[in-house]
Amino acid sequence: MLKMITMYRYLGVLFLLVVFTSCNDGDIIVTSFDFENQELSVCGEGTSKVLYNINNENIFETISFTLSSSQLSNLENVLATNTGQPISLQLTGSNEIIYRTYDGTVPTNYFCGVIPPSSPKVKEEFKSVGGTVVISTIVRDETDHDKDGILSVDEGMSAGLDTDGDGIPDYLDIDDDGDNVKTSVEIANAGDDPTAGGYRDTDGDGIPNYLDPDDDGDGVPSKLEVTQANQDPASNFNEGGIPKYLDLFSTDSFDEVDFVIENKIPVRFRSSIDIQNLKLKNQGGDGEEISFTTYNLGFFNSTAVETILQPSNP
Ligand SMILES: [Ca+2]
Ligand SMILES: [Ca+2]
Ligand SMILES: [Ca+2]
Ligand SMILES: [Ca+2]
Repeated sequence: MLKMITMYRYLGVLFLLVVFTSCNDGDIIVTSFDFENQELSVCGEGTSKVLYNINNENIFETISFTLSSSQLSNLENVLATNTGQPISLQLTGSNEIIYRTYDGTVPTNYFCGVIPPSSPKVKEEFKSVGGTVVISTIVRDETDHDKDGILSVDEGMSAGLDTDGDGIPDYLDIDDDGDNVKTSVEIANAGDDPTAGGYRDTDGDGIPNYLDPDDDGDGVPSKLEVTQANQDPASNFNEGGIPKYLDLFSTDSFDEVDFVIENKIPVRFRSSIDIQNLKLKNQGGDGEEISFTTYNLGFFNSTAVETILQPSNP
């Protein structure tokens, strides 16, 4: 019996020690709660995602944001693609921000596993009890938006140049002259063709092929140097294996072409996550609350999304 009492006393001391340590960490939280302007990671499937940030420097801490909204992207590693109005979400129900400290290093896959790992142990946890999250998404800066091999600045981006007048500006148009041959194909100079401005100009008229609707200068638009059965000019070859649209002496044409190259380009999005009137409540201790009028949780860079741009003037 005496032994038991001693044991209880011992446990009591241990318990006090733990509480004391926790209080210390509580103090640290308030002064070092500083994830501002950090790049976030994302996990999750469909339109239910977890945004998170892990800090293993000096203190083991994480901040995570569980969110579910039909306004979010369905794609993996993509948060949002809507560059119009920001997405506004209330921190209620399944939308929740959690700040935690731990007793050891937090692995990078901590938030991505099906079952949360048993270690490290959570020391303190603050959960949101109010606030509004605003997700603002923009298209990230690119040097060659349409990845056709010509820099956007050289495709008249600032002036909105649209050579074929289909409503898609050249810097976003994978077929600038609308002849159904991709710009990336037209600028590849396979042979001794003349050049204009450094790019292939087969008929030597001073207009490079990628901007010239009649590349071989035979009077038949490249787009029509096809057959009904095969309407892709890039795969209609003459007997010598040269595409007919590049052969001055091949003038066969089909003029009811309905083949159109799908204008699919990779678009990368960047979302900034701002929180207004955030209130975090300690789930243990004395249940204290931390409030922020505005708080920038950080930003997320989505992986590239294959995006089809529809011509407004086909
Ligand atoms: Ca380009
Ligand atoms: Ca265009
Ligand atoms: Ca073209
Ligand atoms: Ca031609």
